[in-house]
Amino acid sequence: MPELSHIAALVKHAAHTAGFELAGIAPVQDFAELRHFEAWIASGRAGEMKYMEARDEAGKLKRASLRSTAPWARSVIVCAINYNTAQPYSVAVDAPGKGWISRYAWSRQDYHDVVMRKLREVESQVRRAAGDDGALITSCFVDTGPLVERVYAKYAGVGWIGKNTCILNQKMGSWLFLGVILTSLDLAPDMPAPDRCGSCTRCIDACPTDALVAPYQLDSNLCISYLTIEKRGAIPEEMREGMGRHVFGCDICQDVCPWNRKAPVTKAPEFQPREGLVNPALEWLAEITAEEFQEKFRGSPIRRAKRSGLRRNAIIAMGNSGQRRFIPQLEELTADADPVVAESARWALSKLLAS
Ligand code: B12
Ligand code: SF4
Ligand code: SF4
Repeated sequence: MPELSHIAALVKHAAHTAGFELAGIAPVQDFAELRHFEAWIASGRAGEMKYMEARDEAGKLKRASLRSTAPWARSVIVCAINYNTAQPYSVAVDAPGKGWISRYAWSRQDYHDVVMRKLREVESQVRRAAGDDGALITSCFVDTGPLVERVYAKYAGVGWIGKNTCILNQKMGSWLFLGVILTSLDLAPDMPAPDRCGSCTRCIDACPTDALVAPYQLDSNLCISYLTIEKRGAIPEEMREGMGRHVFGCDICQDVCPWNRKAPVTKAPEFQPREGLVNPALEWLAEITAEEFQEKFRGSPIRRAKRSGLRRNAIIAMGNSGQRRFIPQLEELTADADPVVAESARWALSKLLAS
């Protein structure tokens, strides 16, 4: 087998060739941050995201104990890719009656597929370089692996965990998707990235729903991203006003971050926005048909909210818009066959009638 130091250098080169801007290596360890993950789950901050609570046979949280879920893994290769396109930030846009889909979801292709494809390229180069003899184990993950990716990204030197809980890189900002390759190779780790948040609290101050309950701590139940993407059924009434015009995800705590002021822009075709998704028309989303939803969002992360969730979110945004022109459409929607849509429309209508 070639020198492990040679493979560590090759990893960075292979990642750049595959299209990742950043890459690093972290050792497999029970990092202190993973204890925060256990506390986060115990306090119910994962909301209804039951997949976050998966446990192994010994009752340990799978995502907090790579040592037991992948005992063969010695190193984690963390890769990051920029998805920032040349579009304004949500906090800088004044578009009455329009919705907001978060930056990461405008893309032509689902980031899971894009990142996984590129990870596989890196993986095959590593396997070739290691002289794959059948004993080498590697495994690629985007989102669904048994680990908290941001903790490993920190220890791979990709960036620090900001007070908004996102991975931030000094040069790239935080508009980054992460992907990881677990490997049985014991590669030399990179240095963890130092925290550069300092005394700044802009993200915490700007969050409209106070979801950043303390620095580095997010309560999903209060987060617009969770409510608009992951929450099924009705949105709790007390959360609706704070959602503003968000119909899928939320970018505010990253828009206001000083490290994103000069974040570079990507020209990657797969991340360029689909037509109509930047400041989308609420009346369109509220009544999108099943066929159009399938067609427009084929291979898009927006499918995660499902058609019912997207319509629900658009209707709540209509209620928050102060635009009385939506009243006739909302009146019709109160009789919609989808009970979640109909109830949201009743709420939005009463809000606009009172405005
Ligand atoms: C579940 C999930 C969510 C949930 C919960 C978010 C969250 N903060 O946990 C929801 C639906 C809300 C969400 C939202 C978003 N997500 Co998300 N999400 C995930 C997922 C699948 C798991 C995250 C997780 O494990 N959370 C558990 C909590 C405990 O972790 P944490 O909040 O990061 O907390 C860590 C630190 O803050 C620290 N910590 C905690 N408490 C304390 C206290 C102190 C004192 C200290 C020092 C440290 C500390 O330790 C914690 C880890 O144990 C990951 C992919 C993955 N497998 O890791 C993507 C991921 C984190 N999401 C991602 C993205 C892009 C987003 C959004 C930007 C999408 C959007 N625009 O709407 C938002 C960002 C919101 C935000 N501010 O985090 C990217 C983040 C990339 C980056 N640059 O960081 C990831 C990595 C997906 C990917 N593959 O690229 N997401
Ligand atoms: S994504 Fe939005 S709601 Fe969630 S913590 Fe950030 S600013 Fe708050
Ligand atoms: S806004 Fe300030 S505190 Fe929040 S992540 Fe950015 S630098 Fe850190």
